[in-house]
Amino acid sequence: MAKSKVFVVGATGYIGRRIVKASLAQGHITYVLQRDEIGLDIEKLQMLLSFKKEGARLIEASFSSHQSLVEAVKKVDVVICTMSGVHFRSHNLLMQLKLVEAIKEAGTVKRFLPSEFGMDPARMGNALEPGRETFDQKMIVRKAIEEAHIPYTYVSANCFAGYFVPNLSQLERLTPPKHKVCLYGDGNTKAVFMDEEDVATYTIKTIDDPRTLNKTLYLRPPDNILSQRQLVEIWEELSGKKLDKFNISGKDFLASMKDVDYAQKVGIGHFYHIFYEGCLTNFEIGEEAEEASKLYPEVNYTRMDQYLRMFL
Ligand code: GFR
Repeated sequence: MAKSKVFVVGATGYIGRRIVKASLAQGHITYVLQRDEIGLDIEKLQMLLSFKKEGARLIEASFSSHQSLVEAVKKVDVVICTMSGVHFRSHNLLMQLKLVEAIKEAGTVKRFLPSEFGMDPARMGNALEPGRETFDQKMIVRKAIEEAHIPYTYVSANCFAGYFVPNLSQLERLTPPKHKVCLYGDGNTKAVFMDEEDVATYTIKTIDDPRTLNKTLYLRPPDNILSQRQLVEIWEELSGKKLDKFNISGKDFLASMKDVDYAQKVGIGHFYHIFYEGCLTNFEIGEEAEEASKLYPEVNYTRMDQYLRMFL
């Protein structure tokens, strides 16, 4: 079977740039959206040029021109959208509805992967305000995809390591705390942490795989199912330094939402679902879904001790 041609929308973003690399590395003809709205964003432009140098093909189009999107998606077999859903960056998830419209009209796309790559929004029907906006919008996009009968795969990538691992899952920082660490509840709730390159590798692996057609692919490799306490212990072992640990109850953690800005409120809600409710691991992956490390055992996924070595 010929390798599908891929179109990445959101290619300059945190996960999109890795998906472009993985797509090229796995031998796909890879197209990348260059939005007309790029304006004076020279870093984005230069990143796009660097993709071109590596073999990607740039397509100029605009979300304000339906026809330009239709023409773009007609060139390819698979569309991957990695538009941001993180509030302190940009939050454009509903713009994907325009992409869905274009894919519907083109009628030639064999698989669409919308911007998901986190918790499974279908399981977040009771999520807290205001963070539930992320899941509600992802569900609106899913509904549009399914109503248009567009073939899809939803990738549930759980926690991107960069936001959750080096900081030992402390909010409002990305680097390891030096002295003390706050444990959520007893610190024993299991979460799932993923190296971002591995998210991209598994995502590209799945685009031509009939086993994940119209399904959710969970990235839940066994060695990366860890509690916050285990993460802290891995770091203490690596750094050779013990941290002071204190615990915060779910109630106190939620109360901290009161005096922070919108993006932080969203973060607190999301962290609550992950570290108190255990939303990433409190369910079995059933018949109607697949798990990536089972489907693709040849991928030697990054373990979190390895990831943390970058910070020594
Ligand atoms: C690390 O510090 C923070 C991280 C912070 O101070 C505030 C918010 C974050 C979170 C974001 C919350 O919107 O980093 C990434 C993002 C969390 C997130 C995780 C969002 C959607 C998801 O589906 C998800 O799944 C694990």
